[in-house]
Amino acid sequence: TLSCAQPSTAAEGPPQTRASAVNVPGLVPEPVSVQAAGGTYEITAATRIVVPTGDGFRAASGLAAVLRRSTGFPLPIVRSGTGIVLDAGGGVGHGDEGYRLTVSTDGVLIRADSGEGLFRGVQTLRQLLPAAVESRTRQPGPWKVAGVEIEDYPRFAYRGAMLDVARHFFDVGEVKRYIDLAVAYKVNVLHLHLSDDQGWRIAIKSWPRLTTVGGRTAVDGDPGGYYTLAEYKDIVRYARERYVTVVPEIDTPGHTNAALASYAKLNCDGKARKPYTGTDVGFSSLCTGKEITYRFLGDVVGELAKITPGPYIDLGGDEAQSTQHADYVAFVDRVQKIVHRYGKSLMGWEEIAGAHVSPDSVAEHWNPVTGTQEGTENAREAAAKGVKLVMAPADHAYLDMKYTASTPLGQDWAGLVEARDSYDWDPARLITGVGEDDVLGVEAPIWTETLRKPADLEFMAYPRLPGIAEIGWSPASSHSWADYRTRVAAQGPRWTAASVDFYRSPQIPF
Ligand code: TNX
Repeated sequence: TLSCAQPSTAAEGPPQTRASAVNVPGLVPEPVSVQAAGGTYEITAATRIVVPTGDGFRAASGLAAVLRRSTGFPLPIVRSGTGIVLDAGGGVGHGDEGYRLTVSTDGVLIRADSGEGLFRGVQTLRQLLPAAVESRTRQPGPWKVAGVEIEDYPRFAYRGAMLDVARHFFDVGEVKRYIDLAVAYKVNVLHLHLSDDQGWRIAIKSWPRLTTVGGRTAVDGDPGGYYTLAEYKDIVRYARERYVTVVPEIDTPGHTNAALASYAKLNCDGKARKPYTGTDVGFSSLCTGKEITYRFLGDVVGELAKITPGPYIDLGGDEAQSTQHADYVAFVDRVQKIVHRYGKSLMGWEEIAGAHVSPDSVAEHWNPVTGTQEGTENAREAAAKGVKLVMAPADHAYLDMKYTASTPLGQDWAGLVEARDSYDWDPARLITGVGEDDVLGVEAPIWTETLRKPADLEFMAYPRLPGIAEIGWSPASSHSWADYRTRVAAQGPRWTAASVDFYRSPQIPF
């Protein structure tokens, strides 16, 4: 479903406004249409979650998990009756991720054509409830939902969060929490940056030193780490239960010092590199002329493809300043074939557009809009080759950029990115020659050179990640900073309830 974006209802006409929805709390992302209706529904100790078809089970258990811990109610999941009904019976016509949500005095009804649509609808329902519903402990209530009628489906198929676990390592529990917080905003891709100069984070059976040597280091000599096969599978399963696709990235041919330190034979001179714990980029390269390089990547991609149900294997391709351009092109051409051999499509940073990329490949635009022309050219070239783009321009979408000059964490090479900067852009209007149909979606990368612990990630991601998620989900016609800032303000008490240490941007009336 990730590769075929268009909702079936795109031709229904312009989205309606929510002018009459005065008593409906601020929602992020803004749905296609919100109409206030009469009445109020109250969740009580007697409420049941009703799933008439098997396809609704993941959405139901996700909802039950949130509601049970904060309300303390049993909320059994049953096959028939009234209450909160999650019906994947179809006939809605809003595509795989679309849904219709109706709240009346009698109950809540979410209808969709698939379990995935129900899961997205459940995220909206969470935001219709009081903020305390996000608490990890039992709260007093009451748990009332205002009457409403919502029609909704995404603008783009791909709405990603990229997490760099190479510069600093984040364990399985920490990754799960990052997923949990992001799915509330209808994020549906977790892109894991699993290797870089400073560390290799995924066990590869046929190349064990990648983790025993390459996995040991991190930026500034901080502790390393890596995922065992079982742990990676656990992340994939956890994501899948939440309709999130994992895109694993092994960065190549640059950003490879950890691999080059693990195996001497991967280096052109046959000498192992020293482990690296600094933060420079562009100095390492796999030996593109050596056959062993492609045997190595064949093994890595083969093992990864086996445990990755999603359609993409990401082989990086960024900042290959230590690789000659002709060698780079030949390298990307060859690794694209390797990825195809294992039944997957190649994803990479936008520089891969310079190679002979096939239309199933996906390029991620990351260069800032302001500054060098190079990124813009890469993105345009990708579009011209029929390669779809994931838009993650650093000056809007990078969650590791400082908000202001005094933000204690983060970097500023792409400029300062306040809440408004992260929200105020349109992926289909950023670059001439890259239009709506060229865009697969958006992504918010978080690079972790300066970020060591989950609280660091959360401070940088909130409130910016929900803004990127809204750009990927909501109709372009509803885009409005003035409206968004009040809706995102309503998320503040939710983050407080979930113990998220977010940045209280003065631009947002928290
Ligand atoms: C650029 S963006 C990089 C990363 C850094 C990041 C820091 C990209 C494709 N490469 O290696 O971590 O900047 O903001």
